[in-house]
Amino acid sequence: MGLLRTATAPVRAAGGDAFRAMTDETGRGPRGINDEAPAGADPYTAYDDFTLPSYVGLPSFQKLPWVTDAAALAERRPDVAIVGAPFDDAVSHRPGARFGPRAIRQASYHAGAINSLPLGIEPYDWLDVVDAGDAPVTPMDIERGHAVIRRKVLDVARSGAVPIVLGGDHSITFPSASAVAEAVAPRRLGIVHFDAHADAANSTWGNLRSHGTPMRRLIESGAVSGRNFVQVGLRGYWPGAETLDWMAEQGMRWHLMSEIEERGAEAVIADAIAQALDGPEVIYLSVDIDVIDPGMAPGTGTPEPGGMLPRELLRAVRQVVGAVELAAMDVVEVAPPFDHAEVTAAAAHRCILEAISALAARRRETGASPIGHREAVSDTSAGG
Ligand SMILES: [Mn+2]
Repeated sequence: MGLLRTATAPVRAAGGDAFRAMTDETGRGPRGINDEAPAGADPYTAYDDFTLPSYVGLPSFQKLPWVTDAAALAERRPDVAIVGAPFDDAVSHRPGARFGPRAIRQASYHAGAINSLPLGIEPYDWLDVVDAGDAPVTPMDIERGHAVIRRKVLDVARSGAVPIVLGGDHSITFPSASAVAEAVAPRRLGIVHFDAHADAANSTWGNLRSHGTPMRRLIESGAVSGRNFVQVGLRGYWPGAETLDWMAEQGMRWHLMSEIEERGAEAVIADAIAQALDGPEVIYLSVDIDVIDPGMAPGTGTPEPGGMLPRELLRAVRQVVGAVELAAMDVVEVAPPFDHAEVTAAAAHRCILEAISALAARRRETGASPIGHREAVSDTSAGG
């Protein structure tokens, strides 16, 4: 392969378009930023929404089709569906994560087909991925917000899709993982949870639904057993001994950041996977972006110095999703008002691409056939 052009996209020899590549030799229309529309195509319609630049058109995740209606999801049965949970009424400190889903969706310069270099796969060749839109959250009502997030995630999970939920503060993991536990029953759910914080307090200033308490609610409610709730990346100065004692009583397992420093992330995460799957069949992966060092992910509500590198977290997501049956995932606590140069939103976005790519690689490993390159994706029948 040449350094400046691909073998399937030769440069025209002459004419006004001498430095533009032609449609590839298979005759396919454009499916990415390096494919030109067919000769003679009307420039107005030459590129569909999927292949237009990421900053043009509908801001769905990766320009994937919006399929927001529960009945349309049930009919289509996508493999993966992005869900927004734009909710931050339950934060204890800096707010802003309600803007997380928008920021994560737009933190991409890619349009059209994408190719995972570490996994060697074009994920949209193997998986039907859609954007199911946002839960219809309104502010100033935690119970209502959690209720609509739970219903939205349940609609997606019941369609057979793997929900990938964009937070939102971490309180949304309580309704989200509860919905997933309900959808996968009677199979049992384990949780692998990346975070600087345990989020297993009983209450925050008396509120049981804060972003410091969702893990306790999930265990108390029976959605997941404590011994299959495994945390990675904890550090800093919280929680106190009383909460840690409660966690130990539940059989929760946690891996401090200092253990990653000593043993390396890969070995620690291998243990976390085994512990989460010690009984359950499927995994919910919850990624609080504050597990990354705030120097590299400043846009978050409760930054805690001394965290993981983005490259460690991206590798960890590939490791987890490559090793388990993933029931759902969330990426939470991206607070764009505190972000700089979109670095936090970009890290969150890439966590999701890593998960989608690892899911695609697992599909390929089963011997399944590719679903083919995504063509026109404007799904006007799917509604809002
Ligand atoms: Mn958290």
